[in-house]
Order: sequence, then structure tokens, then C-alpha cells
Amino acid sequence: ISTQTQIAGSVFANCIMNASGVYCHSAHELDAVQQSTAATFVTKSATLAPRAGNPEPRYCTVPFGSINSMGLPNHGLAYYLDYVSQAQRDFPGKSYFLSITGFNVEEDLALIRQVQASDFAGIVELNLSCPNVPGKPQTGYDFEAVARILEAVFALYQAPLGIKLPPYFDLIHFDEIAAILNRFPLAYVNSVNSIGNGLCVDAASEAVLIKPKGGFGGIGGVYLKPTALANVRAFYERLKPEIQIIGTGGVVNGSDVFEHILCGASMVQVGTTLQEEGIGAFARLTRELKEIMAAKGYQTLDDFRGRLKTL
Ligand code: RRO
Repeated sequence: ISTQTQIAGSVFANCIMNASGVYCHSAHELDAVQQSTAATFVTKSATLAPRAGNPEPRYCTVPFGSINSMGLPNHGLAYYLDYVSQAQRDFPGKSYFLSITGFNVEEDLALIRQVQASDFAGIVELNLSCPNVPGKPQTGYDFEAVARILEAVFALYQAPLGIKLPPYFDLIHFDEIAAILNRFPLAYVNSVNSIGNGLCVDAASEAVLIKPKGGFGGIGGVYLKPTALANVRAFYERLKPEIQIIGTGGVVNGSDVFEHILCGASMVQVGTTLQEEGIGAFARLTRELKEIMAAKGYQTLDDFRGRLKTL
């Protein structure tokens, strides 16, 4: 039984990897993902300059998931370009994902130019959905801004590039954003980022759980799964076949991975569960996925990808 997959022509021996933000801030964490059974890694979203992020506590686990308002702490693009460059030398033939995010189109272009000037040979993930920087909207909810950014980015950059989107909740919004995305040579769409600006409350202390933004933060984990599957499915049905889907959200067990692929995902990313369980989550999820495939008589992901039935 094989869980091999492909994104933008790169072949990966497995279809499960980290979600950006988890286990990918430092070289130490990225090494751990690299040495695991994960398909590959994606780096923490990088800005032009290093950022400390929001004040702590800024991540909290809750029974059905997590809330975070990290505020984009990262070592800056140069750090992640150096790390990937070394990984490319150490493991020739393996592809890596580099996440970047600017605060406006000029910054996005400056980031892209730095990637272009480097020896990066992997896949760029442009994060259009960070919910946690005070005063900055989630770009993915401004459809005209998404169109403007992609026009500018693809005028400059022709190598494989995908985007990380926030969850959408209305079928009209899926129609509108998909019509825009279909105008561009995107490698993939990654759905979804956390549900922005949720609020978790501790009844005992009568207080919020995280410090930034009065306790508001991005929701991940079990809460996210139906929304994530809906976004994967809605984009699988609307995007041109050249644009692949990466499914992220609510992956706790092998069935969750299976369901993302059934909805149309070509790669599945793990955030909250990886944060809570640690690097062993990759081997467990892979084993559980293979057990489900074996029980159903499936040999490869192609046997069931996208083949969700309706009633
Ligand atoms: O760093 C964060 O606060 C963060 C980011 Br950039 C993101 O894209 N999604 C998220 O839940 N947190």
C-alpha cells in the first residue's frame, strides 16, 4: 500500500506533513519533521524581517482543539531560505515548501524577489490568511486584493507557487474566489488556515485563555474539520484540474486524513495534533491511513482521491 503523492510535479513518498506554524519555526523543529515519516516540511510563514510575535500566552489547547494568536513570530525569510538551501544539498531530489507572507503587495513582491535570487528549488506557499496581526485583515477575505496580489506575483514568478486560504462559509464566496483563482497558474490551494478570531473562555477564572487581542484567536483542531472538508470539497469541485488541493484542518486520526483525500486533497497537513502529540503523530497517522486503505482494498491514493459520494 502506497501513500505516495505529487504536488506541482514533485513526488512525495507520503501524503502527510506539518501545517505551517507548527514544528517549523526553528532549524531544530524543522530537523525533527525532516527526520520523521512526514512527506516533507513547510516552514513557518516568513516575513522580510524577523518578528517576535504577540505577547504570551498566545497558544492554548482546549478539549476539541486549540486557539492561537502567535502574531507571526519568525526568524525572517533569509533564515528559512538558508535552512532549505542546506536541506536541498543534504537530500537532493526532495522538495520543500517555503511559506511567506507580506503585509501588502509590495512586501509580497520583495519576498518573492528574494526567493528568486536564492537557490530555492521547492514550492512557495503564499499565506493569504494570517488572522492574528492586530490591525491587519485576513487578505483571503478581500477578493479584489487576492486578485491584485496574484496578478503581481505571477507577473514576476513562474515557479511552483500555492496559496494558503482562510475558511469560507458561503457557497457564493466559493464561486467568487474560485473564479478569481482559476485565472492564475497556481500550483495548489491549501484549505484551511485556522478559523479566525474565535474566543475561548475559562469559566472557573472567568477569563480568556490567551493574551493578545482580548483573547480572540485562530481556532484549530477538531472544531475545524467539517469546515476544512467543506473548503477542500468546494475548491475541488470549482478549481481547474491543474490547481491541486492541500487539505488542512481537524486531522486527529487516519480517518481524518482519508476523508480529506476523499474530498479531493492531494496532500494533508497536521497542525494542532502535531503540536499536542509531537513528531510521532506522522507515523501513527500514516499507519492508521494505511489500515483504512487495506480494509477497503485501496492500493494508492488515486483509488479514492476526490471520489466522495453524494446522496
Ligand atoms: O502566526 C500566527 O499567528 C498565525 C498565522 Br501567520 C497563520 O497563518 N495562522 C494562524 O493560525 N496563526
